[in-house]
Amino acid sequence: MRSEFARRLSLLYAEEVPAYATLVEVCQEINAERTRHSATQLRLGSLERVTAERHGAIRVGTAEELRQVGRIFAAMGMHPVGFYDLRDTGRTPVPVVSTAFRPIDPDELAVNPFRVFTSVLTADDRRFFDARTQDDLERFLAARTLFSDELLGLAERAVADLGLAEDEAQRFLDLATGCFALSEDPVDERWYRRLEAISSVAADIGGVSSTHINHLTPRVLDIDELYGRMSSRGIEMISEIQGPPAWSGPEVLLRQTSFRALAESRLLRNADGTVVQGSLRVRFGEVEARGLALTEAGRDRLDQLDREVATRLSADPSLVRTEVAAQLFDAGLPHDEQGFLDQGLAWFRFAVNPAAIPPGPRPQSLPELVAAGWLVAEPIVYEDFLPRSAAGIFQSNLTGGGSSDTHAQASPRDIGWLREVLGTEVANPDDLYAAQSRASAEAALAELDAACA
Ligand code: OOG
Ligand code: NI
Repeated sequence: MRSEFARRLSLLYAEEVPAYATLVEVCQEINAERTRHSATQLRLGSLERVTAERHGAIRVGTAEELRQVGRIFAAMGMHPVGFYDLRDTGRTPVPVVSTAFRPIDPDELAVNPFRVFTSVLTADDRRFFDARTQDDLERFLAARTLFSDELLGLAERAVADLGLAEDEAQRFLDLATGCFALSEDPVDERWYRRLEAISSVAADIGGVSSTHINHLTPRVLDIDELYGRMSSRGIEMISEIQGPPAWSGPEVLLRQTSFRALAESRLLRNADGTVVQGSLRVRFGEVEARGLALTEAGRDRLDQLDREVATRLSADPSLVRTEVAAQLFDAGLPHDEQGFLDQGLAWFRFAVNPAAIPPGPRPQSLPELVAAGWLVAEPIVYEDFLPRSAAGIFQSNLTGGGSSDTHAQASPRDIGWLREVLGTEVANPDDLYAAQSRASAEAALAELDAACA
């Protein structure tokens, strides 16, 4: 159901946003070339996985809408992972907090890793909304229904029975996909513009009576190459790739770039009630490259390198960011997977070397067991998001600066709030990577013990 949902959303989005179809085409071209030339690219996922791989982004208005969409995702084996607060990350604050719904189990990830970055509006946050606007927002949102009872009923059954019969699954998928199509209902222009003056994200969420997929992002094995090829096809990308720079070692964490929101024609209702053809600019195209999942030590090292890049650039503004970053990363990080393993900077899964167990004494540590050929280590791919990049992605598509009062009262939101709203545990990404790594190491060591006994 998850694979089919991702496939259907992809068809829908390609129809709504033709530039997305071009993006997917270029990604597939590059992925096929890269895997033909070097098998090492596929250490972070099979070609089938990478070709079908997408993340989506959606935005909902209330805790109740978030809870409901959480049940729909649960029906497809997608669980909340991570808590992202985008209200004060980045240059322009955005009145949302977010989580990602995704598969957790390694086998499920291998089948289809579809994940959806899901944001919920913080209508009670005084930094953005005064009491009257909060009231109006809450009334507007309470009056709309995003997810029908039929869809929610099927979701509950799928969760309880671990799936649905074929005809019900088809119905579930039709209804679920339909919820994310861009609506043709007229948008109340005065209401929309009032929210847009505060935040265009608030308008996109609370200014319309339905929701829609905001973007759908394919994965590419060489994002630097993609950046150039899209530009030569006449699609203008935002000025930078978000996340770690291009450097000579393995891809780490997540690098993303996007092309600007496209103006899409929408029906607008004027103050006097007449409906006119207008246009709104809220959706965009995004692409990403995924690399090694880093440990806390690995992420600390990257943060430290980022700070050094910033220091150098502010000391000499004539320097080129990408060049400075590449130099510092080359000097400050190991250049191969074994180096990341030795220094405890990335997560790996372990297995007994299928070739042969080497002669001689057996080393103690996991890195030594790998270096000496007793075990093999497979890197774990980063399956999550980066708050700073997410803020950058939101930002690159905001129509205006918006307005917020940084001294006013924030509304309390944290992972505990999220857990309560969803009625389920919200996983911490690091715990998931650590558990996967530990389980594989324990199994591999037990197998070695048995083989050597
Ligand atoms: C979500 C922005 C974050 C990403 O890939 O980091 C995101 C949104 O625009 O709703 O999708
Ligand atoms: Ni995204």
